[in-house]
Amino acid sequence: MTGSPPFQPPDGGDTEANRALAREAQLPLTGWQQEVDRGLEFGLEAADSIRDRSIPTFSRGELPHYAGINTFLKAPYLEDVREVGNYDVAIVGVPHDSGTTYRPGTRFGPQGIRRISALYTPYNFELGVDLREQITLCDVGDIFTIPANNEKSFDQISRGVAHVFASGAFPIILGGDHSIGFPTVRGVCRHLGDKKVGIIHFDRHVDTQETDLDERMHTCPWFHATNMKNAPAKNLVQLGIGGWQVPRPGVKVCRDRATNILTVTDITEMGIDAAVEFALERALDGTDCVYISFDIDCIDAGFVPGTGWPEPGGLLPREALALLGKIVGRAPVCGLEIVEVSPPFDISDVTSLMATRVICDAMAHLVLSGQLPRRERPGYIHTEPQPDLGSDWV
Ligand SMILES: [Mn+2]
Repeated sequence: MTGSPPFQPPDGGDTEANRALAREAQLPLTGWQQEVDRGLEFGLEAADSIRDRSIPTFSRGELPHYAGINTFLKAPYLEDVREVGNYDVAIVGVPHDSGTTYRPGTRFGPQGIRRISALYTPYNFELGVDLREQITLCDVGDIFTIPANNEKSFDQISRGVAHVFASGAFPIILGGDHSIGFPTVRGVCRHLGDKKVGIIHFDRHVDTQETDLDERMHTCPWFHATNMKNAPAKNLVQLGIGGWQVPRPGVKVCRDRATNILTVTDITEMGIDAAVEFALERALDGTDCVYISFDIDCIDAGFVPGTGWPEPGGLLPREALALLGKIVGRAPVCGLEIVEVSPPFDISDVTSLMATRVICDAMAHLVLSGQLPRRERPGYIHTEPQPDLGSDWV
């Protein structure tokens, strides 16, 4: 990079690119400098032949992207989870795939996402956000799930999510199959008091049947989540549903409970902005916050081969990212999960990379909308847990 002339914008036109170039100049480099200083202190100064003296001997930060120990975006690993409330955002892995009804492997989702996330810088050009400069992020590692036992795993997941949520750190959950959608929302609901949450669910599948193969599998989270008094079914929005893998018992539940569904054709014909209005109007009707559950299979299977139930005909990545960004930018979001990434079926990490993109874009829009960093604790977080969630089967 040294020796190149100062950059001259080609013209002053009002393009996204020109706006991005201008915004980058406004971002600080404080976090970067701190990372360099820490690297030199803990990782020792480099060999004499290295001209760039910001490089340490032992890799201790973002660079090189192929090196290092993988947490999400190489964020600090928080061994003592009692300190999670000191961070704006906490990454929580949920390596659980015992709720899978076809091909397994999403127990490796958190690892796959963390590994490819090393490819990313914390800066996004068009959005003009540098996460390293604007928020504090930690990775609390994984919930201790119990293989072959959904119910025990659900109890662990709810307990872990409740802990992070109540701390005030924004929870970002790396699944895991979609059965975790019920215990994650249950963890949130335990600390909502009398407040309510709307769920915005990106998926090809409805995931609303009561049981599947006689258990609460990954086809079932929203039946059980919307049984809780804090998560009404009328505030469940389901985006991208369709195809040949939507079980009819689940469809009946959607009809009976009047959930809010848009197909891929609905979204493309009404346009992204109208779909965003549809989602926000319904998810926020009488609620205090929104939980985002993003099943990677809402995106066309050609882009995300590494998933448990691939279904062609889904959203294009840029449609899904635009929907997500606009929703996150306008709703009071209380948490986000990304599910159904199955690295054993992935090709060149492309599915894990898409999940990384979803998470990073969501964080950027939380920053741009002023939701992060949190200047004060959101009013919907109720410190004391409530045992009664208003459902028999909770
Ligand atoms: Mn799905």
